Amino acid sequence: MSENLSGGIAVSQERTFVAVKPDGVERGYVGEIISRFERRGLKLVGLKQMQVPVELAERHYGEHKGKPFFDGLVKFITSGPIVAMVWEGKGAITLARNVIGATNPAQSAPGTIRGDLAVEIGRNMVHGSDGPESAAREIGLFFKDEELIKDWNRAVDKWVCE
Ligand code: IDP
Ligand code: MG
Repeated sequence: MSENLSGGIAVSQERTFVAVKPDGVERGYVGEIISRFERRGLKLVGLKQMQVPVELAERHYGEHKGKPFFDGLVKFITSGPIVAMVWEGKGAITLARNVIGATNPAQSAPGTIRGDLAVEIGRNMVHGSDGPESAAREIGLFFKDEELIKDWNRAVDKWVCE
């Protein structure tokens, strides 16, 4: 993680793991979903399309092991390609969760990805890390260090954050 200095106060930059799930890829919403994070001002520092092996899916969703939807979730996330991403920015973890919307699309606010594009909890289009520990864990599961962009300062960043 890098740090920016703003008015003498260190502003911590966060990284979060986001993935377009197989339903989003199949429905042709990869570009639309990426553009929502871009428009919000986040910086894309890792990106790849991949087929998730079952073992990786089970580790990624390990916290849900034993729940009734676990087997179906693993089957779904391994059923077709996903687009895995790492987004960076001030407060990126919460910001990305807000862009994505509530887990159940029936309750997701309009204007969020799930609130605009999805109908059911088992087809909710996108994943986003829910906190700093899960972000670090998930980024480590899906990306090698050398696959991520380091120390990239965009000229536009000063127009996004003070
Ligand atoms: P999140 O994706 O918003 O973080 P989690 O509670 O971590 O939500 O659940 C992970 C994923 O598992 C959800 O995005 C959804 O696809 C699936 N899921 C969660 N709860 C249910 C359920 O009750 N039925 C079916 N699928 C579920
Ligand atoms: Mg979650």
